[in-house]
Amino acid sequence: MTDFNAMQEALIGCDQATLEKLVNAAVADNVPAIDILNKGLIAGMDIVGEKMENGDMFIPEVLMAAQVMGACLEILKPMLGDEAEAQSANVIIGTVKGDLHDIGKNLVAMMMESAGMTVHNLGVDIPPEEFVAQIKATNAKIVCISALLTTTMPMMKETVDAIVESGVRDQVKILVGGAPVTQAFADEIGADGFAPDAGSASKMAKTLAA
Ligand code: B1M
Repeated sequence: MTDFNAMQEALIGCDQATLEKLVNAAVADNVPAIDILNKGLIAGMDIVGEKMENGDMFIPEVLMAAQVMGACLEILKPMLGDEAEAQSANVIIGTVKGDLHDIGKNLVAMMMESAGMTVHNLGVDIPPEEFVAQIKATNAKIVCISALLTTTMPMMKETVDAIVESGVRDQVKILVGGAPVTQAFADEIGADGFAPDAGSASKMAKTLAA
């Protein structure tokens, strides 16, 4: 039986070799990739977050855990795809200025790529003017904006405002997400959509692109 607790412990301990071994073993046992992701990796990262909040883990350790999770996501990447029909939506995605969190954003990008979309992953700490420049450069139809901090949520509004002011708002649909983001916030800042997780973000992007 798959030991999701062992995966969580390996992630919390930043033990990449053990976690990779456990993930590969689960894959070989035909455990669905989505279960490995949710019950092993994301559940482990939630504990990391709690430990960080309580002062039981510090930034360098959290960063290492994030790197270990990133490496294991690469193992799961080919299996996380939505086998439904491929769509060729042109998407840009980035984390807002002031925010360095990228695991969830990369997961969203991964799910969209697996669903056949062309994804331009801009990275983290992306200022509003860069989102605008990339919309113009890539002719993207969907812009995905991620924020993980309550303090960077206002930057999402600034990004949406910059897109409106630059005159390209009509060319794109705007999708927002990240742990502190809600549907109400998305409505308030004038986004077209909100998704609570990577799977629904990919589905929402397809709907918005249609
Ligand atoms: Co940060 N951090 N962090 N951190 N960190 C959180 C977010 C926090 C909740 C931890 C805590 O205190 N419990 C807290 C935020 C509190 C708040 O604002 N409410 C916090 C804090 C405070 C900070 C610092 C300020 C700490 C400090 O310096 N004192 C600092 C800020 C740095 C900055 O960004 N300027 C900081 C730094 C860091 C690290 C750099 C060390 C590291 C990030 C490394 C990296 O990303 N490469 C880090 C990490 C790893 C976390 C936690 C532990 C894990 C985040 C994560 O990757 N989760 C996090 C606590 C937690 O979430 N439990 C925490 C796993 C990931 C798969 O989930 O990102 O939520 P998530 O993505 C989900 C959904 O949100 C959604 O789909 C994803 C998958 O289903 N989603 C979208 C995400 N983007 C989407 C976009 C969409 C749609 C859905 O459409 C566009």
